[in-house]
Amino acid sequence: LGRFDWSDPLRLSDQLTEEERMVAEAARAYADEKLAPRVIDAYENETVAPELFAEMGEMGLLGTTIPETYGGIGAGYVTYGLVAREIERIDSGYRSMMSVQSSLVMYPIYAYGTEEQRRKYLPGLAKGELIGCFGLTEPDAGSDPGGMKTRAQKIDGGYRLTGSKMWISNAPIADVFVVWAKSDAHDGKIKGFVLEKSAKGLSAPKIGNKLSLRTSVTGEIVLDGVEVGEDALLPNVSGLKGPFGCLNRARYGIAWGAMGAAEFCWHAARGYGLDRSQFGKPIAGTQLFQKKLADMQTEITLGLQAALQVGRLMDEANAAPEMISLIKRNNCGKALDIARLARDMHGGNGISGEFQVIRHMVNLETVNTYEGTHDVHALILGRAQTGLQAFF
Ligand code: TGC
Ligand code: FAD
Repeated sequence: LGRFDWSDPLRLSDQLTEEERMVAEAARAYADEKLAPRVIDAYENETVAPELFAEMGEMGLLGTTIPETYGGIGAGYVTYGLVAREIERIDSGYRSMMSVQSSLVMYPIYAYGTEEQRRKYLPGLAKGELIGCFGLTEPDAGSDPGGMKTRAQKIDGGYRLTGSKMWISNAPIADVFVVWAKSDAHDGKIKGFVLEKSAKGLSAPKIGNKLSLRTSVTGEIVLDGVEVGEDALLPNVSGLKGPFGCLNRARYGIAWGAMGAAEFCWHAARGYGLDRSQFGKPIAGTQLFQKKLADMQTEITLGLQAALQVGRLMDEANAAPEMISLIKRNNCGKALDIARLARDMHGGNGISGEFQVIRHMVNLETVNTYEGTHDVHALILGRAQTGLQAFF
């Protein structure tokens, strides 16, 4: 008979390569030693912590899939997912900082940029000396980014960008802004531009009063006639498939990350149930409590296994975007359910910052919404199986 490890029922760890396990262990050690001690205070005070980028960069956790020539570690997508899981086990906001930098800033510069752009930005972004952000969403264009109003107008030697972006992770502390705009020189098609914070007319005010994802700073990007040279254009992609190529990678990482947050909540609920007695026995010894633990264990195990399969296909360049919608939607929705259950299983203590499950629960509300809401991914999957689009 095989052994059974309650915390890894289908032996995910046995399915990893030695190298994948080593990077995951290093990410976990970093997260436990450096992120866990800060998170409660950072969440409470909405602390902006740009220094985390340099720390993560030193650990090789930024742009893990980018080749070493440009400062990455040239690892695969399974490794990237494992890193997201370990960081989000501590806090979704910290994972956001990492995944925006890796998938939404470094990836498009690497995949769509010129050799000069790669050499100019990627090494600094990999080290965390530069901080990046990704501007797609606008005040009137969220789920429907094709409705964006930001325009790039052709001028002598470059472009003038006008418009505004909303809900942009890292924007207030960013040095490098990957911004998507409709370009009149390209038949109104969406093009990507790499802007620098010093650009005249660019500002990135912080969005205040955020009650979720408080360890990650979020801002607007205001483009008031920002003039840039031809060298700011990402030349090698046009249309929505540009930003979506980046989102595929970030959404995939979120599917792993959300399971990390869910694992934290599951383990916390189990530990609490073993310590806490009511009616003369540990609450973990009651049938209802055990059913909830079994549901958590099952959903997390299946969610991680699905993320691993998609990661393996990504590493073979054989994954379809619909697969990523399926795991992003499922894992975020299930993680949110698990965090809510864990909150309930802690009773009154579940609302206390001391036990931390409510922080994960509130964070996961954002994670379920950004990078395509739970319902938008349902529509992507519905379209793929019926051939009928139901967006409008
Ligand atoms: P649709 O007609 O479906 O597609 C237009 C063009 O885009 C291509 N495409 C994709 N390409 C690659 N990967 C994908 N996943 C793709 N999805 C679409 C498609 O092939 C087509 O190309 P072409 O060449 O034929 O023109 O476009 P639509 O306008 O009907 O789109 C609908 C929908 C719902 C699929 C899409 O707009 C959507 O996914 N909306 C959600 C928006 C979203 O995810 N926003 C994320 C903003 S960034 C963010 O949240 C970062 S948070 C990060 C953090 O802090 O961690
Ligand atoms: P809407 O699109 O207005 O959706 C509102 C509701 O309507 C949702 O329930 C949605 O599911 C539903 N809905 C919309 N369309 C349909 C439809 N056709 N059928 C049925 N229901 C529908 N964006 C970036 O570009 N870069 C970032 O770095 C970034 N970071 C973020 C960080 C945070 C903390 C947050 C909260 C958001 C971030 N976003 C970012 C934006 C995020 O991607 C959007 O919030 C998300 O895509 C949803 O868009 P919206 O907020 O405009 O909601």
